[in-house]
Amino acid sequence: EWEAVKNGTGHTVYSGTVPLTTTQSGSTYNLTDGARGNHRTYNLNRGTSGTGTLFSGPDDVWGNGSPSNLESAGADAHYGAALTWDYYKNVHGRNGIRGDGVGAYSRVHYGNNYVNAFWSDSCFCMTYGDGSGNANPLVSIDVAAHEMTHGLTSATAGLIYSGESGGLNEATSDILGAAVEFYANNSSDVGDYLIGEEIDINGDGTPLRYMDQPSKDGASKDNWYSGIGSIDVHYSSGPANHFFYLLSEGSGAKVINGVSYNSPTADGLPVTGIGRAKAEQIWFKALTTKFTSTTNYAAARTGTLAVAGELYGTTSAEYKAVQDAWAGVAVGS
Ligand code: ASN
Ligand code: ZN
Ligand code: CA
Repeated sequence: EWEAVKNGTGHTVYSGTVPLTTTQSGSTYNLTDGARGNHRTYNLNRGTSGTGTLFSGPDDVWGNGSPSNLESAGADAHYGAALTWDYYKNVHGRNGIRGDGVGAYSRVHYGNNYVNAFWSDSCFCMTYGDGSGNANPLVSIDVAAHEMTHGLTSATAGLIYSGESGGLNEATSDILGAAVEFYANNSSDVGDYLIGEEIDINGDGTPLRYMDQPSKDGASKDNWYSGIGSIDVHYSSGPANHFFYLLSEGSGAKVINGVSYNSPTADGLPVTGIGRAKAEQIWFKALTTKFTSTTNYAAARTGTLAVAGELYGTTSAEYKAVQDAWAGVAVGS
């Protein structure tokens, strides 16, 4: 049986019509990305174990945009994994999650009405539920990149998933998930500093998390305080998400791609942003060269400052912005 890398087309639930890299095997096509470490996308068909079946079919067109067509969410997941791969390769020079060029795999349609998505180190794979009523599969770009980034964090810093390191682990997935969403430049799922704005997890159209002011979700913390390590990691991520927003865009009110943000600081002092591209470099490099399994907020400050010093010098505006942004979320020297 011969195989060839092909350029297919996905009609996704959230990202419109997108290119997909697929494989032709004889007379059928399947969702194996031959350009990205053979990352594969499987259909669990509402089951909860094993891999289900590799998406395959007689043509290279996947889904119809509706979640009731089970290929549609497969197209989103395959697209999100490809974007995340490309982002790490093209922006940070990393070849795959582990840096070894080997793809992971995705499983969509996990269970019934399952409102979550998750990464697993043991399968080196990510899994997506279909949401409430199986109507909102959790396969938007930021969610896919968030889950895949848990794999990157595991393979690098190894931030323990509890206490302050757990909050930093979660924030890393939100920060780089947002970065991938901006990188995608998709006209349907536009880049923003919101997490999960496409998947309607609250049922009222609001996003899951807000990076400019994390407390807008009703549970996340805007600023560090002693004891933040004992709350859920999806809420103790708040100060780091807020730090990243401040470092990128600065404090105060701002509209980006039609979304309004407002990011007050803990100390009331203004922060001048250095732009998302530089902030991404600082976070990625700190994650992969400074952070360890036990890094807490104070150590994240030290690590990001060390990276800013290496990249831009300790007298640079970038270094000062890192100092100011951490002060803005109450992480001090
Ligand atoms: N969606 C969640 C996350 O990525 C799943 C979990 O909490 N394990 O953090
Ligand atoms: Zn997560
Ligand atoms: Ca988003």
